[in-house]
Amino acid sequence: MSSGPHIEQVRKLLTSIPGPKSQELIKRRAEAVSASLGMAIPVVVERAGGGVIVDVDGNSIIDMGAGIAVVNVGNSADRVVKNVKEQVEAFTHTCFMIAPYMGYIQVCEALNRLTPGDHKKKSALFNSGAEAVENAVKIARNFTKRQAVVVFEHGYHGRTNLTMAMTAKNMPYKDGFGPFTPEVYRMPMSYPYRCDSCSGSCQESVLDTVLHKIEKEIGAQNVACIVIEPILGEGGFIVPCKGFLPGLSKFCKENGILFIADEVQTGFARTGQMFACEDESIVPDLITTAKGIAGGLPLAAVTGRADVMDSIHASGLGGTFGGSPIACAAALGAIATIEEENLVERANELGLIMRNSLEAMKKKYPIIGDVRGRGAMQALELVIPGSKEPNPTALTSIIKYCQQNGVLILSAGTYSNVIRLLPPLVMPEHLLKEALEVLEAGLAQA
Ligand code: PLZ
Repeated sequence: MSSGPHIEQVRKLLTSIPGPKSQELIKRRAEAVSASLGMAIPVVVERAGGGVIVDVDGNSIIDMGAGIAVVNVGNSADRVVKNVKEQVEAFTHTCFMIAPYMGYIQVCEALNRLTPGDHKKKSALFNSGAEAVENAVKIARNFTKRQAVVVFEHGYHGRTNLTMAMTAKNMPYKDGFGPFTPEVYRMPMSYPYRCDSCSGSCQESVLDTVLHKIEKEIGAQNVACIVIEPILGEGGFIVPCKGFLPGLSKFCKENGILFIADEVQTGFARTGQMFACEDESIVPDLITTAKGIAGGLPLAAVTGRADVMDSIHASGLGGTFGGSPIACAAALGAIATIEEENLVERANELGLIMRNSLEAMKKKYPIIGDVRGRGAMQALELVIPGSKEPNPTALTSIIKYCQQNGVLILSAGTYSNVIRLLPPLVMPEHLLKEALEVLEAGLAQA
């Protein structure tokens, strides 16, 4: 049985959003919590599971965000809960660098098995996506004895100092937080909807520009790694042209550069494959994962070529909490859920429902400029009708409409004009269809 069996899978509003209890608690939030933290929906959560979030006022809201692609297996999925309970009772922490335990080893074995490529792989575990990306770059620099890191327009890699430098968007992620670490170079991204030179194949356009810029502006021999999300997440679910990723990967191989796939958002069945890289048979040298890895517990990993992962000196990587036994137990539960319930296939089924519905909406509503994504990672880019000018005002109004009608939908995009759909992969179809109906009504009123 999958997650949330004890929570009724319905959209149900008992109060307006936010209800009175949420309003009270959000006042307390404002008193106690730094004003810097965002809040997508102003309700306080009591329980969640399957495809819904239930708030303190008893409202049952359809969850189209999965905590930003984290609870792919649903909230409090059975296997996750069971493993975590057993682990908490056995022991909570020893620090893997002090005294190792089996859960950590098993998670590494699973990652080595599940990530693309048949070569010998090894893994190391961390706490967050940003920490995984930082470590991947550390490993690449140490292994190659080179410094330059190549990243892309619209990319997102985290909020630590190095990963802020790698993240493209200034507001809200970087503004006023500099100086940023040097030797990070940003390249144009294949963005089919907004790419004039692109006729559906990047061989002679963006890819060539990127390779030319790397050669002329950095020097390929100075580049330690190219870091890219196979489908951009925060940047607005941009799916690069076919050929773009293979072209980069080939260039990396020819020039001794490590290809690092940041699959923090795309990983663990989200895109209808275990990892998005599989789509064009990319085999990254290193792959970073987090989010969907552990059913909601904080865990992240770097997985890749054993020769690269083993090239670092003893004790060169680590951290107090990285690969916590509780998070590892959760990960083993989440991975078992994905495999045993065939959530890869499920992501394709949900994806097809979303895609068909979004394509139909695009025919009706000229504010939809583009429909894109893969598997259960689908998006709408909103524009001013008759142009490609971003329409963030429509986005705000649609998201608000959906919230007021019991559907939580997330935004994305450099221009804050992308609606992204990331349902838990265990969401019942009737709920997904209902969420899409509410979204359509939101589009109609915008
Ligand atoms: N790489 C591809 O998507 C996190 C950010 C939410 P952490 N994306 C959600 C926010 O506003 O902070 C992300 C990602 C990709 C790295 C990260 C960073 O992962 O676990 O948030 O550190």
